[in-house]
Amino acid sequence: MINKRQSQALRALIVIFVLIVLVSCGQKTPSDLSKESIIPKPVSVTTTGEYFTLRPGTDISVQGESEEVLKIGQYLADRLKPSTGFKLNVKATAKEPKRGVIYLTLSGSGQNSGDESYELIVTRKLVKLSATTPAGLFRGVQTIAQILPAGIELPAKQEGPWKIATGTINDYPNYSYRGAMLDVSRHFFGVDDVKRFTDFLAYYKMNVLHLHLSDDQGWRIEIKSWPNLTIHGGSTQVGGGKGGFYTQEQYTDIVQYAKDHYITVVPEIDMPGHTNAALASSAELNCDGKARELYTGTDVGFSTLCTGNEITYKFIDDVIRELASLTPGPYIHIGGDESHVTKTEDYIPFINRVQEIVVAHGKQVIGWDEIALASLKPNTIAQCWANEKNANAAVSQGAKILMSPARKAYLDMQYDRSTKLGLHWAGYIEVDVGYNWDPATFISGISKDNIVGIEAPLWTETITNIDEIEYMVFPRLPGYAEIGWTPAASRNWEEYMTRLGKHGERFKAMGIDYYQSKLVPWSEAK
Ligand code: TNX
Repeated sequence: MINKRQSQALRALIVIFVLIVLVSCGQKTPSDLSKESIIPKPVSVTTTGEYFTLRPGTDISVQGESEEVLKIGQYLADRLKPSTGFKLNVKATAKEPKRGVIYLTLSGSGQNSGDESYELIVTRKLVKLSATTPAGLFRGVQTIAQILPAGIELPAKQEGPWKIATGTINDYPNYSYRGAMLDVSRHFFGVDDVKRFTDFLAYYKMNVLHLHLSDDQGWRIEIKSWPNLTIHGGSTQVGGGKGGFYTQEQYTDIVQYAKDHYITVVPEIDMPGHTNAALASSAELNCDGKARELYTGTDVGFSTLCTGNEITYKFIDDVIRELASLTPGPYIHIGGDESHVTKTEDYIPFINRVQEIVVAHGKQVIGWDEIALASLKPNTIAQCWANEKNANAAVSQGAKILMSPARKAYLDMQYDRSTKLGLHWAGYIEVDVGYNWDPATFISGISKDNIVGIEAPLWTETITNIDEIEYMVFPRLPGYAEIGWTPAASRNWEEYMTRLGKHGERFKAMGIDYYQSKLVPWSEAK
């Protein structure tokens, strides 16, 4: 028999026990890794039904002394510090720690499927991320962020707890080129905006940032041998605002920032059309020797370099030489689109010669699909935006295709009739339309083997600031990232839409001003 005091104590114990159970249930302990909303969807996820907890004393351990891997460890720590408030010391270690840390190692990933593959093994004791390259580790770090609660993305300290469901993720990309383009010519965006745009790409494991650096309305990259390009040609933008440009130092800063996120910058100088800003800066680039007026409207197809003048090629050689020396990535984009006032018999030799120049400066050419009219060099890539015939002509010359079909992948297309920003010449692109297509079956005659990947361009005739960029980019960008990363057979809209809905909380936490499409079941709890 128990006495009265004992029975009171027992009752108190039961109450405490029930309270503990209630509280921990209220924290929604994650226990199924395969139910986490990871975008892009990983190749394989298995769950073991427990969880790892990030605590104030959790360290980030990095195998070996590699500066580069230590830097990735530090990047992860910096990502997790503000919201957890934890120290997250980054330490090099000779052998695999037993417990209580996030461990990054280059000892190879489970399936070893290329440069960006990684394997993430979460047990109650350890989070172990392995890859064969630093890029793979960096992609895996994004997965770690996405399987932590959405509050991890908030800029200030939160309560926690910070639990991660246990299991194994094996992951690698379907396409090697996964990018987005930002048009900084129609409206100019400063270095900080470009960095934020780069963060968005990194979060969804994209690896290319294409900068559209010149167009009729503005020249945005300093070229020391032709200073008037930016002094005059960069002085305005659509609507007549003050424009701007990147000094070579600022451009280098952007390139380095992208590199630190395992993202390659592809700089574009659009020619022979879309060149009014250059034609306004230098009289000698015009066939009639007269400088054009600066242009702040939104028409296309009215300008052309003088393809028969030698000075034009001296100019291009100077520009490409300077740009190539600032650009560590393998590509220079030469535009080539919508040259409506360049005669075809002038356009073809022009593109041929410009390819020579780019190759002479050690780079590989990318151009919009019209360049397929010319003789493409080995390794030239045609970016398919409009014309399927051009894409097929490129493939029949042995070129690879970058897929950016305007009616599916243009971030400047409006979501629907009520969208205030953007254009709709290629149609409306609701979130499902943007997601529901397969690059490998989109154009008849072109299959996966012919395709390097996918890119989503944001043209900015109507886009004037970072909030507007965010509104057009989100929530479509994660979908393009998934098309590039996840095999088509593992993708379907119904399932994707729920995962995307969960990212609403993350967009909010990151301060992203996004379009709340009615098609998506947004969850913005907390
Ligand atoms: C077509 S796409 C263009 C751009 C415009 C865009 C607007 C391409 C290669 N050329 O010059 O900005 O449409 O959506």
